[in-house]
Amino acid sequence: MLNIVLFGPPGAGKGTQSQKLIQKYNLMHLSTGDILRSEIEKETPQGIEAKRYIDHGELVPDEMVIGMISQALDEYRDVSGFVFDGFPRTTVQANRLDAMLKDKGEAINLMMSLEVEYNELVNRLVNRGKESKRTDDQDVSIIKNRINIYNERTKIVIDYYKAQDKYCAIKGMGSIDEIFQGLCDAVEAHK
Ligand code: B4P
Repeated sequence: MLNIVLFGPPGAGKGTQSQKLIQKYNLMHLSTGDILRSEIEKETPQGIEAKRYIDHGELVPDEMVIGMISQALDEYRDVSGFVFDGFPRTTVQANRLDAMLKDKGEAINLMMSLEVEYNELVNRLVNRGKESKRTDDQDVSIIKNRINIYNERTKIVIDYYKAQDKYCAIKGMGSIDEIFQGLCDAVEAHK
């Protein structure tokens, strides 16, 4: 199996590039953001709770997203690998992901982190907010809070994968195709 963590701050292009990676390498896309938004839309108890955090740009509790990923890993058994998009976002989540994969005789092959400048992140999310209904993209102060939380609580996850020699920084500025080429080069080097 090929298991990839696609990492980076909000607006780095994780969702965008995940779509291209799953097509090229025939992988299953697991985005905790997408799963949470689907729960919110269906107004499930989990969705109602998650909305309280997402609307303020906060991370939802670890146990909630870990449970969602665990369920998805059990559901999709016959796949050739996963792109984990937006998960893990804390070291607790990273530890639990390793444990869940180990139970299945699997592991993360590579963690690729998209690097994008602060102002570009804010611009991309403000622009998406004009077209989409995403509540967390509507307000600049919420967008900035999400980026601050990334810097304070999520960025440290890089060290977790560095220690395992699985971390790879990828230039996340430029055209979507140029960035994708950088990702593919890293995947090919680690396959
Ligand atoms: P996510 O859904 O993961 O949202 P995101 O970080 O904003 O990134 P996304 O993938 O959507 O954006 P992308 O960079 O592709 O999370 C949403 C919220 O859910 C979090 O804030 C948190 O509350 C919660 N959550 C999710 N996972 C969690 C977890 N594990 N633990 C706790 N809480 C969790 O793209 C952004 C925009 O840029 C798009 O409009 C795109 O078109 C554009 N873009 C992409 N590439 C570009 C390029 N090269 N040039 C110009 N624009 C580009």
